[in-house]
Parts: sequence; C-alpha cells; structure tokens
Amino acid sequence: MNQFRRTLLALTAASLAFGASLAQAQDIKPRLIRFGYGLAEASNQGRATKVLAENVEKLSGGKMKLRAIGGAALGPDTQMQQALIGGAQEMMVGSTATLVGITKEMALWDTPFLINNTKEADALLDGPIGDKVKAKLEEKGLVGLVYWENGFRNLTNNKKPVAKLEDLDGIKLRVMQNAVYLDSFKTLGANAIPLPYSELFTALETKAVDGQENPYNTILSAKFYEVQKYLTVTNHVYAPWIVLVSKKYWDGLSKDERAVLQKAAAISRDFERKDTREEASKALGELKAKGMQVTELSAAETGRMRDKLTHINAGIATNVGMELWNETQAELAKIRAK
Ligand code: TK8
Repeated sequence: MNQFRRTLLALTAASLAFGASLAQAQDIKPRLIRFGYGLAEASNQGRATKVLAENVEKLSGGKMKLRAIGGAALGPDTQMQQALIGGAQEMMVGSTATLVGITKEMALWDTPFLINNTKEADALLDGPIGDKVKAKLEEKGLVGLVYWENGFRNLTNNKKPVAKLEDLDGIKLRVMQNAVYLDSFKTLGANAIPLPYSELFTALETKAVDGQENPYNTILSAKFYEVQKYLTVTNHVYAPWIVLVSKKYWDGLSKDERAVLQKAAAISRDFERKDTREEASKALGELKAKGMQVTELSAAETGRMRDKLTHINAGIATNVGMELWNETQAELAKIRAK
C-alpha cells in the first residue's frame, strides 16, 4: 500500500468512528417542554410552532417533546417571560416589543421604518446586530434562539378611514405594552392605550378601543375584520417575534439537547418566514373580501408620518445605546449596498 492509500484508509476509518460516536454519544434525556404562544393555533405562529415541535421530536429521536400551548393560555407575553426567567415554563415565542422592560436593547426593533423589506429584515436579524441584541437576554435569565417574522404592521380601526395623520385624532388605539409604540402613536395624534394582545379582541369587540395595529396575517387569523371596518396600509414598522428558552432550563441541558433545540428552531424560522410571507401576499385581498375598506396612504402622507416619527428616533438611540444604534445604521447601509 502506498502512503497515499494508507492515509486515505486511516482518514476513512477515523471519520466512520467519529460518525458512530456522534450517534451513540447523543446525550439526550426524555424531556417535556412547555412552549407557549399568544396567537391562535390556526395562525402563522401556530403553524410554525407545529414545525418546531415536529423537528424537536425528530432530531432527538423522539426523546424530547414540545407541548405547544397557544392562544395565550399560559398568559400574555410578559407573564410567560417571567415564567421562563423563574424556570416555571421552558419555552415561548412572542414579540420582541414586550421584552423591552427586560432587555432595553430590544427597543431597536421598535424603530419606525427602520427596516424597508424582508431582505433587510433577514440580514439584520440573522446577522451580528440581531445576535448582539439576542445575547443581551442571557444576563436576564433568557436565551434567544431565533427571530421569526411577525411582519410589517398596519393600522385598523372601526371609526373612520384613516387617510391622513389628522384622521388619527381621537382614535383610541390599542398598542403593545411598550414605550416606543406608545410614544409613536401619541406623536401621531392617536389616543394610544397599551394592552396585552390576549385582551385585544374583546377590547375591540366591546369598543373599549377603536383600533389596533398588526400585520395582515394577524388581522386575518385573529378575525379582527369581524370587529374592524377600516384598514390603512401604513407598514410603519417591521416587528419580529423571538423564540425564547428559560436560561435556568437551558443551563440544565446537555450540549446535544441544546443542539436539537437550536437546529429545530432554525428549521422553524425558515418555514415560518416563508409561510408568513406567502400568507401576507394574499391576505390583503382576503381582508377586502371579508368586507374591510382599505386605504392606501399617499406618498406624501407616508412622508409626513415618517417625518413625525423620526423625532422619536433620538430617544430610542439613547435607550438602546448610541454605539448599538450607530452599528445598526452602518450594518443597514452595508446590507442595502449589496
Ligand atoms: C402575540 C403578540 C402579537 C403582537 C401584538 O402574543 O401584541 O400585537 O403583534 O403578535 O406578540
């Protein structure tokens, strides 16, 4: 045997042994993971959760099971976050916007008109900036796995068509429990009222509030069209969801178990974004068919809205830190130049 063949054989044997030891060494215990989310099972959030559950089970050889609990049955986002921090619940998916009270850097994703399209969203969230913000969660007792797409938010209400800024005057508008959203809509002239998502449908139905803002997907899956007549296409912000694990729970997992969760989360992210975008591309037509009256903002009005909201950027920059703010702008410029 020549030297070459001997080396080749040795390499093959080594890699076979490595592969076998990987399969055997899978340090995975039977585990039951309670995974909470806010939307209905029949929603983009529910569908992606199912994909996540299937992959956790598959990748762990059936040992790890994810029990999905939707419809905010485990409480609104903020309550689940506390349960994760305390170790009473293992995982969840929810809005980054409701995390700002825990990790101030999350407010970056609340910046109006920061992200213009899904290409920018994916590159920014999956790149160094998204990682940096996600990493900040750990010191607070949470582990962020991946960002899912909630999407570009649009405005609905039951009072009147909103075609210009002034039309927002006097509209009682539910916003997420988040200072940037509160300031943004106050700045725009609405009577902004923070409420958890789990109370939103009833608040609209009982007319405790006149309107709300969410992506088309949610307006459709949550049946907001049943209690909201007017939709204005504002696309005022791109909102992510984030898949979270309790840090207490994470610290007790083996390397292999963590790898299962990480891999399954990445698969669910790719599925979720594709599914959400497909649904969003058809949703406006469906909402019209359900009877919603849709108003497209003129370019001039969008410009006025942008200008007004720019004033709150300085506050966001101070809160998330000037360094992170500047890095984000530089990263976006890089992404846009590609
Ligand atoms: C679901 C919420 C929802 C968000 C909101 O728990 O609260 O309006 O858009 O997706 O996180």
